[in-house]
Amino acid sequence: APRALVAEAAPYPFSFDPASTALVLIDMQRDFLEPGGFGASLGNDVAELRRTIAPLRRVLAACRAAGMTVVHTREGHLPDLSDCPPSKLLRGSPSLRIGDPGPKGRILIRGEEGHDIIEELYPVAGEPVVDKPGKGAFHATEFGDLLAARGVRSLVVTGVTTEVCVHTTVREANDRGYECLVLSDCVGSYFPEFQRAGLEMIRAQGGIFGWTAESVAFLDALA
Ligand code: C5J
Repeated sequence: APRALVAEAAPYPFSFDPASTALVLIDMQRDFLEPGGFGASLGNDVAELRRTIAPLRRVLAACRAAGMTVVHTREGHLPDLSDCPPSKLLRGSPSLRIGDPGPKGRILIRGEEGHDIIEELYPVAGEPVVDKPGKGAFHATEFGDLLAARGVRSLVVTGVTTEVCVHTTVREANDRGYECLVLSDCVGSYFPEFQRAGLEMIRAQGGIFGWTAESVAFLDALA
């Protein structure tokens, strides 16, 4: 029988069954989180993202212990960049472009060191890793099929960055009928004002995209 757990959340409590809920870790990659990576090369302070690591480790351990589906994503491209639209490749004038050699290998290219997930949150055997060319986890990936095959209806969303890949994924998920709980201390932005507004946008208007909660509230519900 479905097990209804309830987490204190905004704008109102979030009900979920761990059997039909997936923990999603979005793009916790070296290129975004480590000094000297792509994010840092764009002038960003990686400390704004690194504060998510400790709470996310606790959430990941609890979800694994509860037997929940855990899915990791990585943003990146094929070595020949055939899956990277020119609009993404050429936008702005970054000091390092996607595919350029960086301190951790070619920037955002699959198979390179910088593209991989940080050691602290590394996937274990059996946890799917979805490689995505876009910001959203559903676009041009197997993510939707994988969730459907596991009977997942609700997503606990974590990762980086709040206003880019987390938001895009939550918006895509909403249009596909998923309930989304975003853990506010497990998502991060290089921009504090985007972090605050990004979280408010999710829970505004009666939870237009879903719910937000501190990770301790989710962990209390799961315990
Ligand atoms: C960005 C991401 N911000 N994972 N990627 O370019 O949010």
